[in-house]
Amino acid sequence: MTIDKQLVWVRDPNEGFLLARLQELMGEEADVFPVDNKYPKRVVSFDDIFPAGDPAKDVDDNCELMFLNEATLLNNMLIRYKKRKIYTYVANILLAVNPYEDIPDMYSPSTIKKYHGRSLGELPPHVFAIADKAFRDMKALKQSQSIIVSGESGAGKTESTKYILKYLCELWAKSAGPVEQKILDANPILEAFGNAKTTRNNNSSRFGKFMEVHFNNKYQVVGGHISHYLLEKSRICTQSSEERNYHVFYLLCAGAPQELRAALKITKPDDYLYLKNGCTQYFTTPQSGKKISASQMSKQHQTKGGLRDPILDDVEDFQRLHLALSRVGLTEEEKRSVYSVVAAVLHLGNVEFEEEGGARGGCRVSPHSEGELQVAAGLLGVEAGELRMALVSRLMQSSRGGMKGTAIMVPLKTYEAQNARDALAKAVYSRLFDFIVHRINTSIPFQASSYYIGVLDIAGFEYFQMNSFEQFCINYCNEKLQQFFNERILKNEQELYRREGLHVPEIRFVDNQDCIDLIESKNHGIFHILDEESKLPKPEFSHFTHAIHKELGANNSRLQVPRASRLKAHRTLRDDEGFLLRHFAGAVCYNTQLMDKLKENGTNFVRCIKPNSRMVGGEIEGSLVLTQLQCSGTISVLALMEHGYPSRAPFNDLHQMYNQYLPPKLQSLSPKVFCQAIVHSFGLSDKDYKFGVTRVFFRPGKYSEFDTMMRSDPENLKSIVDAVLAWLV
Ligand code: AD9
Ligand code: MG
Repeated sequence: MTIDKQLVWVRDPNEGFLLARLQELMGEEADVFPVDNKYPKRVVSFDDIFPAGDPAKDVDDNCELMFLNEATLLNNMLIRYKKRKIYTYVANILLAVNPYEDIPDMYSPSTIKKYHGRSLGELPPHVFAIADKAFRDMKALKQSQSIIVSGESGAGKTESTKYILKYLCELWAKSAGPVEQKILDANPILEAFGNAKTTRNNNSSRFGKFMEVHFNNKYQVVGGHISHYLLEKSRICTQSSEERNYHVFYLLCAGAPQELRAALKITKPDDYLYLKNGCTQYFTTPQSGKKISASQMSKQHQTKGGLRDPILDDVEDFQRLHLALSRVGLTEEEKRSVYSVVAAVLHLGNVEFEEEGGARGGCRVSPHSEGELQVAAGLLGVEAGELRMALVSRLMQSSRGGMKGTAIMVPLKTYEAQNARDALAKAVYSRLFDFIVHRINTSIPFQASSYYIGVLDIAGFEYFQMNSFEQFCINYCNEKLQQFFNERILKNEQELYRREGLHVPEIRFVDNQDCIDLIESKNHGIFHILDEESKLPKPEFSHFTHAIHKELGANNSRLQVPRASRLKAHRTLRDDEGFLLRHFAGAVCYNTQLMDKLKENGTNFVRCIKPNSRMVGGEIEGSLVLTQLQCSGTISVLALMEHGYPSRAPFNDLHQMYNQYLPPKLQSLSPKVFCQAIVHSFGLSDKDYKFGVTRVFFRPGKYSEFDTMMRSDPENLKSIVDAVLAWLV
């Protein structure tokens, strides 16, 4: 059948979607001509064709689009990004595309002021508007709030988190200056110790954090608290090529004053095993964002990789760190201890072992690294002899008839001693990180608080060539967050529509409960099996993997044995050494103290999007953005929004909020009649709202229109009152 040449979007593997004209419909498919004639005519399944609307028009809230589907959402985001409009709403959810460049005035004090107290949707979408909504919801609902910032590595989570905290602190901290300064001071410290250069982000956070700003019952900032999760420990000992260890190691090597480096016996990064197996581009620390000339960097600090990136200043970053540590209350002596521990980790990493020979079959510290052992022990404040013993042997306690027997030292083989050394380095560094977060927390003044706003910045799904326990934990955490998102936005929403009798068609989404059960189930979950394995006298990878397949493998659609081709890519993995878990975002080989908090709070979502993999401004790749929108569950939300009523207000609340503006005659109406009267009189079309059993529901954007009108213009209000009186008659 030949049809009118309607404009449509058709799915394309490279671009995401292409604009095309429908030519002919054939059964389940259609012939289409892409508008850009560099693409040939093609046949596309109906499932991959979407109505286009006006492809040149962009809107602040995707729900305002004439056709709400993944293609129009993507197009809206792409054209906005090209106009440097990086923020877009899907109803109350903020989508934030990383601009990779500073946008003038975007986060200035005047912009902060502008967003103060304004309903979502009154001004262009902004991360400040979400912060303000959280604050207003906290006041109106008398409930703590969470802002969940998610997205893949480099999408802009940490930067967004910083802007949210800046907004909350600058606007409401007038009476509590020191608190907000401490909360903001925490960032350079956390980033120095917990961030590193990776292939995906030069300043990648390798830990998750939940930062709380606390308010008293007058809604003034009275305190703050930071919780941290899942510091990536493997990075302390090894990094992939083109990646670095934690920033602080390089700050110390390149940025610390000569006297301190001499005391710590620190030289250049190339001299340390824990630094030299990764990236040679040692001096890339984009934290300060300031440019300095290469000549400003002392020649002696330059190593084989040289100074390749002009956006760095390890000297200045060290000074910033030093100052921030003082500001959170560390004395000169304590700071010296912190640097000593960091340096000790580097020296420890240089301790090498060699076979001792003889009947015992053990190993000893190689003579050439004896000096490093001495320095490490000195910096850690332990006896060199004890440290040596701890590295080359382990203590075994025999037991007889339930009684503890004699303790004997069992010599370790070379590779076992290397593992012991790395385990010690990781334990020391991660304890140091705990200590630093603890000190930041104790430095933040804290008075009795009534509510808080917590901002969650946690690594998104990770999928590397080799995925270890750390990726497993991060991905598990993301499954939980995705489930929470599904529950808050999709499940609960639909249940509410049902309860309130709204007759909104059911939206299907991928429920990931089965994947979570697979991981955490008490008797058969992966965590349980791992726990059991670790209790065995000699735990083994292959035994653990067999147990996973045996207990969970049969007929489980989420779990697979990796295919041979995949195993080949992993060279070291044998088919008894791996399993493949289907996460909701795709198949990936490989602290719950938080979920409870989130469940108690009101929630606000910021979904960060990475525009391109080259980490540059002004470039946006359709298919990359689309994948992120799909993985974050945003596409499922669209379907819900297409039929749903995302803003709602209980009759009682509306009655209380607005009756002060109205004459006594109207104030005495029952809440439901009151609401019916003003909503009708406001002139909304009956497609824009629905009355439920206890509350009124609005289509996207309509509630804020209504709220703005009710509050702002006395003339409007007068005409609404007249209309209400007429409606009542
Ligand atoms: V990771 O999971 O910690 O690896 P994030 O946190 O999602 O990642 P991050 O916030 O660190 O990404 O952003 C990466 C880089 O993008 C930053 O270092 C900035 O150079 C850049 N960025 C991010 N957001 C903005 C912004 N709003 N304005 C300008 C930005 N640049
Ligand atoms: Mg980050």
